[in-house]
Amino acid sequence: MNNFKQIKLTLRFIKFERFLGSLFYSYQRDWWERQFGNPRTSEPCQEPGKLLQVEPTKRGGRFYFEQAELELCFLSSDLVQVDWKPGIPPIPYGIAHHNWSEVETKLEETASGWVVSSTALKVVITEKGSLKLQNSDGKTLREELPPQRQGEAWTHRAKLRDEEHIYGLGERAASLDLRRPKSEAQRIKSYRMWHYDAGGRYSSGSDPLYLCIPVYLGLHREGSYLVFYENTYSGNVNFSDVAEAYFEGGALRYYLTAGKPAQMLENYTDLTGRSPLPPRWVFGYHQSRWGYETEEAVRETAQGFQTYDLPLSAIHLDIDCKDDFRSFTIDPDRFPKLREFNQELAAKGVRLIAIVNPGVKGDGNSKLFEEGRAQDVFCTYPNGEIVLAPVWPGMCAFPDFTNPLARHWWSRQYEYLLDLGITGFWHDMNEPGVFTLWGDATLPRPTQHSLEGRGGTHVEAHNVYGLLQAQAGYEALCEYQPEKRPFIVSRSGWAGLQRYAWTWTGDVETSWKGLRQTLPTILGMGLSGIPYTGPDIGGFKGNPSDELYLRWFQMACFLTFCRTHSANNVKPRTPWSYGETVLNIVREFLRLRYRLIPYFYTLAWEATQTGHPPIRPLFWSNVDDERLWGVEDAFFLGDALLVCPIVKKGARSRNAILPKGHWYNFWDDTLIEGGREINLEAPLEQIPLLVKAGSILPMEEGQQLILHLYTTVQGTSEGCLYSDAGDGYGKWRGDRFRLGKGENGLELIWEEQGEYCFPYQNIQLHLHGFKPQQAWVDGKEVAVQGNQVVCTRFRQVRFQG
Ligand code: NBV
Repeated sequence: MNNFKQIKLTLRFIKFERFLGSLFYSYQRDWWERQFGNPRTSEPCQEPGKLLQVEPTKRGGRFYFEQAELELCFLSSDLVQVDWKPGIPPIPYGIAHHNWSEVETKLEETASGWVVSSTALKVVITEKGSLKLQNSDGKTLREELPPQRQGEAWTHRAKLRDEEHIYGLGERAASLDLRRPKSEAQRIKSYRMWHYDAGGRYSSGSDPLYLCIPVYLGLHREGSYLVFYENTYSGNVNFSDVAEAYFEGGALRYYLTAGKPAQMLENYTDLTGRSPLPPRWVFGYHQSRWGYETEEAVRETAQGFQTYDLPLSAIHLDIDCKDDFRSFTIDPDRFPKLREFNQELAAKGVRLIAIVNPGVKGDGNSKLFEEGRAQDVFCTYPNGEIVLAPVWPGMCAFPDFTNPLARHWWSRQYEYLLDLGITGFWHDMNEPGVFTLWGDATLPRPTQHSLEGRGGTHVEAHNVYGLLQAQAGYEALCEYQPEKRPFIVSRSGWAGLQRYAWTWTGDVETSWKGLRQTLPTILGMGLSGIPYTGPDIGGFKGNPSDELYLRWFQMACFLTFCRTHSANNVKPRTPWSYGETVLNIVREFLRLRYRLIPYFYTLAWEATQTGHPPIRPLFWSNVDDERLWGVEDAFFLGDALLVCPIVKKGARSRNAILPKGHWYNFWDDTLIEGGREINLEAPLEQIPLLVKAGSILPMEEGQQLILHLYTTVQGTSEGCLYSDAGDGYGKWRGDRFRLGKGENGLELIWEEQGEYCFPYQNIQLHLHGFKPQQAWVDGKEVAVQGNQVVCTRFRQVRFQG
């Protein structure tokens, strides 16, 4: 690095330039916001008034009130769109499905009001505009009060039952049940709908975070429902004896669905889209750090994984790799031969993921800025001047991702890095976050956005900024590498982000509290339609103790996104930085994770079909057991695995409430009866891991598929396996295995679908809960070793005990 650069870099780190920029910007933002004014709170608050007229429509009905208009539209038999007007209609950024097939609805007047119904749901509308959502058994799932409008703002309330639990709202540093904080620290009075850069360190109780989504799920004794507000404006949601949602502007459009959580997630992701299948390698381990300043530092890290015999799939390059922190650049001095370096890493099975920040350095030396300015793609003040705000490179302009031309222009920029062999992208600072000395650390509220040409301000566009950047990135990867599946991880987003990107939980504090917070945050995201997320293992800023790092690692091995990341001013955080004991345990967990990749991949494929998040709360398929409604320190990975991480310092055992059924202890195969609370051993080498009796867990070792058959008392179990080439859009196959009672023992049947060749050389069948004495593969007797049989492809295997 030359001296000049070094001095510049140092200056940056003493933050002088940024300090001045932030000072100037903070004043400027305040000035503009004063001109623009705040929401008009002095105006009278209006309810819809009396119902004047009702009109049937093809999918529901239209209701004219004195002060408002309501349209109810059944998109499917268990998904209703509710539209209160007036208000600027939303641009459907969150919506993926537009052509719904026909659905039969009925509109009738009854003693309790007008009723619009389908075969599955009923909505009752009263004279004053209150609404009731009922299921086909006539059970009331949700009772809404007439909405209120003040100026441009809407407030919407629904009654909550005493026992009702609430989940969702995107990424939250709260308890899983948003209504009942588990600890004082998690108490949040009102959940803000305004993406926020938590700025280096957050923990329980910080609100908002980077990725708010106005969707929540209510669960009570009569059933459960989900509501999604298609409103991107700044707002708040709070829960007391009512659920209250407030949006500063826009129409009050929302969607209601009901049923079991799995069904509701299917409906919600039918509406907002499902995650495409990611490339298979992403389920491996990712190593990251803010502070890999040179190619050599990255090489050393990759080498460390080889030396210590640890699997590794990707290394993430933070802002250190950039030239002067500028977007879509690589520092030529510190990463002089990136293309060759990528090839070198690829030979070891390691890919590089590069960070991309939205801010474009706003000076005349920046080609990107000049090009963007010429094409008019940046956000502006109401007077037409480009908004410049300080971020890493200095004063930056911000592409207006609500402008299709800007998205297209941005998409083109990825080509350069792709061409250098970068495999995926990491979108940071896209709330968007900027540096300020006080006040809101984002663009000024009056910032002008295209909003697909119809125009509007940042108050409406802020919450979709990261979502649309992810769309631009995703489209770029599809266009430039059509033979590969895109991998983008984005810090911010909104409803529908799952269509384009993964996410991570940002700068969580390095502490046991930070670790404890991770799980409710991730579970809440899954219930908000975001299936792929994970934490910075060990927390972002700070140095975790050996034990904290290890416990964090053990948990993350069962999460979809398994990545260590840390700030630039902390000690190196690799598995070998903690001594022999930790290293050996981490190695075992990483190996277990890699053996589980067929299971992760199969869950990913299921998510493309159903929208079910691989990481699920304990009540997911056990809604009748109220004891599980608030559990936030354990989770399901798919249906088969129940993971009980250790999130307390010094703990060597823990209690867990097991859902009903039978459970195998993964580590020693003991069978445990569920439906009760038990204590489980957790020496440092293990975290409690249980397998549901009745599941078939696919694992792999090299060329061998290992099917773990965990039998129920009746001797049955079932499971699937999805396989393909691991990337691209070629052939695929689905294998379904069913174990059941046959004559004199058990019988395993294999059904296959699809055209991809079976990718394993042989199969090990490992029975749990059943001791076979003899086994026949397609009628031919084979050797039984312990509880195992090794074979190749088969149609039927018989086991005799
Ligand atoms: O690019 C630096 C960091 C990054 O390491 C982290 O993961 C992001 O969440 N980034 C935030 C910006 C600076 C944070 C203080």
